[in-house]
Amino acid sequence: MEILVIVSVLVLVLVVTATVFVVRSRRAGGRPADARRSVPAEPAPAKQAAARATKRDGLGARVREIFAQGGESSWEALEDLLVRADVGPTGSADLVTRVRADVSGGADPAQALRDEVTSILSEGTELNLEGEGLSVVMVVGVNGAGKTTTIGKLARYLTTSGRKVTLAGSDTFRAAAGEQLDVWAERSGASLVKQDRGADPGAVAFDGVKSAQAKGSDVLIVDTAGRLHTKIPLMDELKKVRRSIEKAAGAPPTEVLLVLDATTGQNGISQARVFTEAVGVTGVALTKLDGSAKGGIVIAVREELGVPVKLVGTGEGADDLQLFDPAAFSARLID
Ligand SMILES: Nc1nc2c(ncn2[C@@H]2O[C@H](COP(=O)(O)OP(=O)(O)OP(=O)(O)O)[C@@H](O)[C@H]2O)c(=O)[nH]1
Ligand SMILES: [Mg+2]
Repeated sequence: MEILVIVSVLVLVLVVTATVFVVRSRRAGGRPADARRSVPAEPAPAKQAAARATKRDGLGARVREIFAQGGESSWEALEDLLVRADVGPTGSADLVTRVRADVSGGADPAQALRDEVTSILSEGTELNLEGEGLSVVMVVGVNGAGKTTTIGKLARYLTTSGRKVTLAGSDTFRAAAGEQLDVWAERSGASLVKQDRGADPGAVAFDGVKSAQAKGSDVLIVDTAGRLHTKIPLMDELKKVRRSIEKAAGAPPTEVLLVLDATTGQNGISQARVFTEAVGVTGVALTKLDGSAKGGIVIAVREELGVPVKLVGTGEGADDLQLFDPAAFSARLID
């Protein structure tokens, strides 16, 4: 009798388990679990194309893929693509409007984009160092952007082209900043004015101007400290350096170059804004363009702050500096 009860319970358990198994597998096979949720709308073909093209593909390849799909969504996809390339919302919207007009006139979208980027970046790219007497270049930027290296390379470029150059070490904050500038002065044949660590940066700049004038230099380049731009005291210090130059030279600096690291991305625009408001940036030196970064941020800087790119750094060596070539930059960005 007991055995009969145990066998009946076992049979019942087996039947229940088998029933549950059959019902579950039917559900899985007949209708996927996701199908019970609402089906997401298919993304527009152009957006699918943009998403499919990997980041490794150049911007040009991605633009071509978007437009191969055609349709109105191409313009939205192009704008997304530009925003992701650090061109910024204003610059991207403006570029799309311009390219749209070109394409409606029969132009190839990737070529139109290249041409419009070239045209946006073409104005005011020359270094303004040809005036009578001493030209003063004040160099600013966050730490590690490449200020001192760019100064060294610029000094070499200028001395090679026959200019007499003095460097002033107004970065009195960072240990070894003076020594780093020393090495560059020696490499380029420039003179150097510096003081001990902790000295007043404005006083070094003032001495720099006086010394450069006394030596009959054509160009004085002033290095500055680059602690985080969010610290108000740095901006105050830079304003003082600018005032000291103006007091000693009787005129504001000829150029205030902002050194921007191409790998900084969108943060570059806030850096540019803070420095421009504090010391009146007249040009950008875009560094580290030898890496994978394409430097789309300079379009945002140009569009939003009106500051042109003037120099490009392409390595750590003495000759790795180029005068900015808008067409070459644009061809590299949209390859
Ligand atoms: N690959 C590459 N490296 C660069 C370039 N420019 C500068 N660097 C490197 O970036 C690092 C920082 O450069 P610095 O010139 O010392 O930067 P800085 O802005 O003077 O830095 P602080 O004095 O600390 O504010 C160094 O290792 C440089 O060799 C460039 O164009 N390409
Ligand atoms: Mg430095």
